Amino acid sequence: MSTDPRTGAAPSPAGPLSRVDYGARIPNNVNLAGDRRLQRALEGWQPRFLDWWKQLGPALPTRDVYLRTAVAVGRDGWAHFAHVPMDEYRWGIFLAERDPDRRVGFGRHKGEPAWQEVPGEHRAALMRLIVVQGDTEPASVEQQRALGGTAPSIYDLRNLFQVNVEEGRHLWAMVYLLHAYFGREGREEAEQLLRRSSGDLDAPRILGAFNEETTDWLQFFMFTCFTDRDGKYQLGTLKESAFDPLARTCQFMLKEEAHHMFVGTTGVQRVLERTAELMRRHGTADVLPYGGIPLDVVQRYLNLQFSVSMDLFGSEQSANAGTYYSSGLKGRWMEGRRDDDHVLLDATRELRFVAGGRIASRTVPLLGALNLDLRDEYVADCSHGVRRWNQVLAGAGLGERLYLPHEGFNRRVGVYAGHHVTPYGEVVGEQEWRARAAAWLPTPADRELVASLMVPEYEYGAFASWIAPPRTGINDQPVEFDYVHLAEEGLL
Ligand code: BYC
Ligand code: FE
Ligand code: FE
Repeated sequence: MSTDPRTGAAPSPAGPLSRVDYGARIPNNVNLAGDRRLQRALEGWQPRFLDWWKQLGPALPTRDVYLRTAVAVGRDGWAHFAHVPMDEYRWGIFLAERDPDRRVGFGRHKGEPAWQEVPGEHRAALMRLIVVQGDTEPASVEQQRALGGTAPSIYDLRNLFQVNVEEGRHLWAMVYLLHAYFGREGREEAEQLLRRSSGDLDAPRILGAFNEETTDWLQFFMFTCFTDRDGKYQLGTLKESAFDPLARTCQFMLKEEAHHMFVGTTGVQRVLERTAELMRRHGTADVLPYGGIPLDVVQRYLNLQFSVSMDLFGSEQSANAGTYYSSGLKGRWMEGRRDDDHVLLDATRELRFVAGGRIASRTVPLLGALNLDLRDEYVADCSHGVRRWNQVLAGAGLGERLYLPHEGFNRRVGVYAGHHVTPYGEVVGEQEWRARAAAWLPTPADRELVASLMVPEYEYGAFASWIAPPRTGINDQPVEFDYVHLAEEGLL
């Protein structure tokens, strides 16, 4: 732990106490020391993780970074901030406190005690869910690997690295479950999680969005806003799982996740503040000559990231999702607050789809449409975010607004796949779609334009031309704090 006098001591955690054992090689609150075999297996995986981090983690050489590390899982004071060399970050295994009386909240096992072990009949499905979740975590680190080279400020650089180390920890969270509960097969899957890599032709990451390139910081902010938000919603459903160790690990991951979305939402917001200011000052939407990102480019980036993230929910109608629910593996968002029988055998809902060149709707069993149920919650959350962004434009006296594209726009998975739907929800022919797509999705010219603005700004407290500074720093530190010490500092 840091002895840097500026960062102070770790806060005293309040609430139920389950201290993290930092004396161990792998910090944990699962009493790893009490299970030598498991401990040895994970200690065998650790050097491979570190190799992966060195090869495919952040590329920019740094000395240390002002990072938060979990020190406890209680409600308050769970994190400690200090300058640490990134490859010495204490990645560890932290599960939320166990509730000994917890019961299954939904599906056909509803009311039974939560499972502390994996039931044989659900083993394959559960492992699949854990592998898919685990696969996204290192994928995002790989996608963001090069961004440090063009950071708009030291403050933003630190946020990128914070997100990266925590996604690395989320990988640890899933690997722990694989090692602890799935035997040899689980250990093999844990190896594969380090073998696949984002965009690899032979061994790509499992889900589509995690093989796309994160080309620049505007895309990074859109990614943390829209794709990490899928993470929030998926973790929210796994947090309900009857398999208690999965539920508890997801519960703690959600705590970390909040910051990732903060990075995205405030990142885009600061881009808009800057763009709006330049639009007003110069009386034009073409703010590029003044170092800003034009609003229509921001909208096209938004359209892309939102649509690929919508695909992450899977098909609207999914037998898998129904089985996961009935078996107790994956619940709904806020399951405990839903006012129904939590079994859903008779429930129905509306499903929109494309028929005869128009968007139509029909009634379907809810149990088969749970991916859509979750996606609707996600979309509502996203529209709330867009409304907040629009307040920046309104506050600057501008009439322009951002919007979420129609749910059918640019989709590769589900009922809209194979159809051509505009951002405004019109179904059009393929030719027309192609002719107009340049107005809706980032073009090579957009990417070049954005790339031309991506010059690194490594001076403490300074910000690149295209983004406004944040109002406050991290953990009550000033905005101009030395959040990151670059490797080459002092050598120049
Ligand atoms: N790309 O019945 P269907 C995060 C596959 S993000 C490629 O429609 P299902 C994070 C599907 O696997 C959260 N393939 O879907 C964010 C299935 O294949 P199999 C990640 C896709 O099973 C930022 C087949 O198509 N967590 O944490 O109901 C940074 C038919 O599928 C895609 C989770 O996703 C796609 N987009 O649902 C860092 C939670 N969509 O099995 C981290 C765990 C579907 O027939 N995963 N397929 O070979 C799940 O709950 C489900 O697997 C899914 C798919 C919701 C993803
Ligand atoms: Fe994550
Ligand atoms: Fe995240």
